[in-house]
Amino acid sequence: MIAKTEADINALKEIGRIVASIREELVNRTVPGITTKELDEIAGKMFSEEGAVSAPMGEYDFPGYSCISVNEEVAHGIPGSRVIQEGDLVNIDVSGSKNGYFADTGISIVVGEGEELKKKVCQTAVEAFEAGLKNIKPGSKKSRLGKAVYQTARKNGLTVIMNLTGHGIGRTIHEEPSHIYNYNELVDDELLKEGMVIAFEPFISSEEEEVFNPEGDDWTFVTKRSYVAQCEHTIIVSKNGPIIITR
Ligand code: M2C
Ligand code: CO
Ligand code: CO
Repeated sequence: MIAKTEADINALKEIGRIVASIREELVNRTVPGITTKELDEIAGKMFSEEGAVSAPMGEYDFPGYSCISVNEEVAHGIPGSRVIQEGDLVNIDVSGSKNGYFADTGISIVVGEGEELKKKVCQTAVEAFEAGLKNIKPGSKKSRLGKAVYQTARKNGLTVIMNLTGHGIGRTIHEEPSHIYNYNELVDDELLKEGMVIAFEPFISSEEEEVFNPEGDDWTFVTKRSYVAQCEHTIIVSKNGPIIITR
């Protein structure tokens, strides 16, 4: 969407605050011994207390309030009986709506003491987000975000996931512009506009550059042998600097 009024911006900030607070609570509760289903129940309770609705559930009938992806799972992990272990690489992605406005946020973390490479992919996802953020202004080429993400990954000896992207957001969870790539997509000549609302979500990988659906699971994206981390925030493009509504 293009946010045009004070009312648009305030409503976006409200759902941004809600999904950010759920993300933070789930991150803090991600400790060895808890199941991903127990984490998701916390998300469900918080959505309901805030009068908000989970976007995956409300828009796509996803079997969970939040997407919780562990180790080989990259995104759209379905909450269930999986027990979190010390050293797990976990992605918590929370998106939702209130009063017809949507926001989306996610972060990858390593539980307790974990492998250095897992920590590096997480730190690089945050660094890639910050590098892309510098290019978020009206009139800037959308592809410059991907260029910054890819350069950050390569500088750290890592790569990106080519077939997952960021997206426009606002009046639904995924809307125009449909794709914000994790690399410099040469055919993408779209420019960012004043008021445009985007979910920018770099995916950094230790090795493979594509995710796939394992057999029998229409939802979850995995890799075979890579560590992958994401950092996602919803941002309003503004001439006075990007407004990050999910910090
Ligand atoms: O937009 C995402 O960040 C998720 C969508 C949840 S709806 C099931 N919040 C995302 C991540 C990875 C791939 C696609 N979309
Ligand atoms: Co998300
Ligand atoms: Co998203």
